[in-house]
Amino acid sequence: KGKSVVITGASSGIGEQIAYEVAKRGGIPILLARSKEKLAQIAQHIEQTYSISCLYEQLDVSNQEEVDAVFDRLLASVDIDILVNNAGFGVFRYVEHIDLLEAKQMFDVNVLGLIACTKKVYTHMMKKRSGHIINVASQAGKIATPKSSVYAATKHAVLGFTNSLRMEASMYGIFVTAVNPGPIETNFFTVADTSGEYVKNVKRWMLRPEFVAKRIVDVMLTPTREVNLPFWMHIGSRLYQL
Ligand code: NJP
Repeated sequence: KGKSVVITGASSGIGEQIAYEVAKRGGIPILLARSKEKLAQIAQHIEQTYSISCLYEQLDVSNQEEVDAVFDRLLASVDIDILVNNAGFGVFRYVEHIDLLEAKQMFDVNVLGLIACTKKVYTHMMKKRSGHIINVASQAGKIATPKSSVYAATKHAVLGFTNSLRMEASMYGIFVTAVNPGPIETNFFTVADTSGEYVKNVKRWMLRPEFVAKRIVDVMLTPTREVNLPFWMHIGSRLYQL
């Protein structure tokens, strides 16, 4: 039987592509996100293409009660092998334009949402002494770039959490991987960069979500501490001098 892989933020972008790639390689993707209709379409496509049943549930990861309820329900019927914490968003602003409510939402989703989902699945994995947690952070969590201070802070937090979790998890035979991509062609930038200023500068170097998804599914088969996909950074300094 294929591994059960829960993917947050599975309604678009990398999460959607991870779901297809998992199914393609014989795993069983379980889809979570807020957009239920999109999840239903993706699940239907997977069921028809790969002849497997594909569960999906509506979940806002920043709502802790919802996280508890959804994972309790899932864990009652599914033995989760792998969790991909992929749900997240960013809004790029210069520091003088930061909106604190928006900043809080970024932390609620990218950091606290990820921690809440991890806690539910990790306690299950601790009992069976196996599993793999894959956290999608970012190159923004490794390096400084202008206009992304709050987003970068959330991804630095994700990496801090992930690195500490990895030390604890190793005692239970649980793998923990951080994934740090550069810019990817997804819906992310329709929210992150409404002016189009950033995208204009990085467009040529953007990663395809299918490529990132393949790398993430590779890691499920051969666990690694960290996956870095940073080749866009070679032009980093030039970018921001514009
Ligand atoms: O973006 P997008 P990506 N609760 O917008 C979901 C990181 N990353 O695939 O809820 C639950 O296509 C949303 O679903 P919905 C990035 O930080 C990206 O690029 O239905 N889910 C959708 O499925 C993020 O962590 C780039 O709206 C929530 C998904 O998240 C991850 O990659 C570079 C949610 C976002 O899909 C996937 O982003 C990088 C919530 N509250 C890291 N809020 C990049 N694109 O350049 C959102 O280094 N979602």
